[in-house]
Amino acid sequence: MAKYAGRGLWHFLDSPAILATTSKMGFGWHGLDMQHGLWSEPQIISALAAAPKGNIAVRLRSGSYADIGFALDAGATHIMVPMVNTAEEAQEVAHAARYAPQGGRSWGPMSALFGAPVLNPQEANSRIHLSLMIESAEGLENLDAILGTPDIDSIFVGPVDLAMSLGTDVDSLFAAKDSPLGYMAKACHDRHIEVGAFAGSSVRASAFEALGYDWVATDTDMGLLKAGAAQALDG
Ligand code: 3PY
Ligand code: MG
Repeated sequence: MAKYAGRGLWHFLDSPAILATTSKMGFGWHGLDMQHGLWSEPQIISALAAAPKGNIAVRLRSGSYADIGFALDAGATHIMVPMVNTAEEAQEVAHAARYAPQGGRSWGPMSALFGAPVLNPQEANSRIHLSLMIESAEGLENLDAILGTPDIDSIFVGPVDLAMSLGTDVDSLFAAKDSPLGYMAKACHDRHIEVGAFAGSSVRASAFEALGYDWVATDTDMGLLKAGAAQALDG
């Protein structure tokens, strides 16, 4: 399992060209968002075939066997599953992401078409980094049980949905006296599970890092484009 660390860039725009350009700029990792971003399945296949190996995470639309199998067959080594709310859901996702006997993934190493080695099932299992997104009041309540599920590599916190589900906003989540954001980081580390989060700005990235988060999506491709455009017009 690859370890994750550092500041990543979140890609809403389905552009292998933006990925190729920004991947030379020193981000620790890149997140390709199929849930809310524009990435289609053919674009994900092209991006993974062309991308430098090992630092791409794909945020799936769901934790279904079909969505998990598609991304892994296409060569993703890090998959993020949104809205995991219960230990039962976590178990299903973990089962779908690994070949037997560890899990129930169906054999389909399609990334060999683009030159990736065909690994035996055990090797393939060991290279996968599985992140579960906790981003609801229910997920937070069940965090301890979810963390007890075998074969989970990371928790990835979605603060926007989490805040909405808790009836608050992201700034208030950070400001709360017993912030769930701090509790979540500690709960993960107590179980020796890595924890990441979507920040969306360098200020928020620093705030997550101060709480002990191992890796953060610092900014987004759209955010950087807008900031660059505003600067160009101001300058
Ligand atoms: C959230 O904050 O809810 C996210 O899913 C970030 O992408
Ligand atoms: Mg979300």
